[in-house]
Amino acid sequence: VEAGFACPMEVEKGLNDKMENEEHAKEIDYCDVGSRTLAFPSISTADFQFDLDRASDVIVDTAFKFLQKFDNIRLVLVDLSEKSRILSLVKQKAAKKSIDSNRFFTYVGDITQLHTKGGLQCSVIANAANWRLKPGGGGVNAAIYNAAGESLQHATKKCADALRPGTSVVVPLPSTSPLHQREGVTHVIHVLGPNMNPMRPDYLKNDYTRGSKILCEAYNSLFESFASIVQ
Ligand code: AR6
Repeated sequence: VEAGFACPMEVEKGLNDKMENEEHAKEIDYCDVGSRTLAFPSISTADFQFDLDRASDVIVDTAFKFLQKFDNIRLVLVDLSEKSRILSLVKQKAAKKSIDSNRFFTYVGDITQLHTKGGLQCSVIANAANWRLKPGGGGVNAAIYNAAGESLQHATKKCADALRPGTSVVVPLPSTSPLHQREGVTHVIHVLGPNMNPMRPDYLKNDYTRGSKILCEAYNSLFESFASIVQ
């Protein structure tokens, strides 16, 4: 538990109502819930132009299986807008599968400001990266590198210099990083998803048989990476 992120019972604005919070409190030990929470963006569905309906199937299926394997962890899918279609698709499909909404929920906000703006404690966040693991570009990659400062680049270089689609790499975030200090983020997991944008590398030309398989591998790799940090 980080200094300033001590126990417990923070009010989590991301959760819908008080009842949910109370039920949740019974199940999960609040003292280090932040360190067992992964916040992640929807991989490949903006700049990489992956179909949202297919992506939502993959997210719900892989999350469901992962949550069955490991208890005592939380997954939070984050997107910027109230109107996010991927969030509403995932919400609907997760409810159909009766996934425990305390262990898997969606959250509207900036993934780099979960604690300060939303009161959410998430020590581990995922990034929808590019294959070179470079800062910039746009979307969530630019947001995370900007918020984390230069130390994320250095830390990333120590771990890997490239990613294949469908894989991920865990980067411990130095305690000097503003994202660590302000938001309590201890690890960034870079994930490279499948690309359906003709202007980007490894373009899959609308091949959704391969695309869905790679997206599935990407989430499995992300969740396993997260589990390796928590265990
Ligand atoms: N907080 C939360 N979610 C966000 C944020 C944010 N600050 N910014 C964007 N999203 P994208 P991709 C959501 O395009 O499709 C990059 O340039 C966004 O609404 O970031 O995997 C990389 O360098 C969407 O739901 O990632 C790669 O080259 C999700 O994050 C390429 O884009 C992912 O959108 C990767 O493309």
